[in-house]
Amino acid sequence: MNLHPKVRPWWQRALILPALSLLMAYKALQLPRFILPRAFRSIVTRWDYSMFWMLIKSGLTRAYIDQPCQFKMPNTFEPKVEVAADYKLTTDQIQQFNEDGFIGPFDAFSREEMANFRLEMLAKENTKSKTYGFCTPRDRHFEMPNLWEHMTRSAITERVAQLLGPDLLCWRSQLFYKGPHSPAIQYHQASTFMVEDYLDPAIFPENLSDIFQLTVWVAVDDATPENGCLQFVRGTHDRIRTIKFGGEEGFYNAQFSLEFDRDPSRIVTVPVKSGQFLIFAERCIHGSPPNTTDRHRLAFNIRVIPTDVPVYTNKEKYRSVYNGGKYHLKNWGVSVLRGEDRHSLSRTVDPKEIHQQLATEKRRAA
Ligand SMILES: O=C(O)CCC(=O)C(=O)O
Ligand SMILES: [Fe+2]
Repeated sequence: MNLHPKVRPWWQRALILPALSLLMAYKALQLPRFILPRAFRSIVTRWDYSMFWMLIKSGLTRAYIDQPCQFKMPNTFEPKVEVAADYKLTTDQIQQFNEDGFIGPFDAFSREEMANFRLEMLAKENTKSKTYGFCTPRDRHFEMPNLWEHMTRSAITERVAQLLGPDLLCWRSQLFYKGPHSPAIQYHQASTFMVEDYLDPAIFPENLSDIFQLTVWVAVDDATPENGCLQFVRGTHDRIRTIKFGGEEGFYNAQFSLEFDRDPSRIVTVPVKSGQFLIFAERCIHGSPPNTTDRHRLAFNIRVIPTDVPVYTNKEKYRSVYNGGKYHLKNWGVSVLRGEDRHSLSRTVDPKEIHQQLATEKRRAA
C-alpha cells in the first residue's frame, strides 16, 4: 500500500476506506496476525486506534504524522552521566531542554575545520552513495572519514550523553545542502516512523513517552534567518500532531500541512554559527524558512539513540516517501558514537572499517 500523504481521487478513497475499517476491526478482535500479508500485519500491529480513526473519520484527508505519543516529563533533571567540566550541562539547562524540546547552540568545530568540511560536502553533492547505490545525502558517514570523526567529537557526544545516557548509537545521518534561493523545509515532527514508511517504524523504543532519540544539527555555514536557520515551536515535543494531506507546503516530495497552533510567541528562530550545533527532540516541531540569499547553507545532522533502542528490525529495505524511494539496508548499520553497545539489537557497522576497506580499494585501483 502506498501511503503517500496526498488527497486521492474519490474512487481510490472509496476502496481504501473499507479496507482500513476492516483492518481496524481485525485489530480490535485480536484475530491472528501471522496469516496477514506483511504490509497489513504491520499496520494492524503498529497503528493504534487513533491512527486508524483519524484517517477513517476524515475520509483519508488527515492522519497522524507519526505514532501518537505523549511526552512524560522526567522526575529529575540530573545529567545521565558525569562528563568533563568543559561539556557539563547544568540541571537548569537540562530542565529547559525538557521544557522546550531543544538546546544550544554549543561550540564544537573551528572555522578552519568547517571550511575544509564544506569543500568535502560540496564534492559529495549529487554523487552516488556507496552505501545505497543512488544519490542521497543520507548516511554518508560510512564513506566520509571526516564526517564520522566530526560526529564522534566529545563536544557533541558528551553533551548528548547527559540527556540520553552513556551508551549511544548513531542510526542515521544526513547532509543538508540548502542551496541559494531554495524553499523552506516545512514544519514537521517525528517519533518512530520518521515521516517515512508508515507501515513499519524505523526505531522501536520501549516507551514512546520518553525522549528516546535526539537530533544533533551542526551548522557548516553560518545559519541565519535570511539563509534558513532552524526554527522551533517551543514545547511541542509534548505530543504528535496530525497532518492535512495535500496543500501548499512541501516536505521534499511529500505535500502536507502539519496542524498546530502557529502562535508566533512560541516560535523560536535559532541562528547557529559555523562549527556550532543544536540538540533537539525530533518530536519538537521544527523547520527552516527559505534561503533568500545567493549562497548555500550547509549543515549535517545525526540521529542519536541509546543502545537499547532497536532500529529497522528484520528489514531488508526501508521506504522513504519523501527522500529517494527504497533504501536497501544490506550495507547499513548502527554505529557506536559513545560508550559500549551491550544490547546488540540492530545490525552494527563500524564506519572506520569501511573507511579502511574503501581506502584499500582506492589504492588497488590506482
Ligand atoms: O536543515 C534543515 O533545514 C532541516 C533539518 C531537520 O529537519 C533535521 O535535522 O531534522
Ligand atoms: Fe527534522
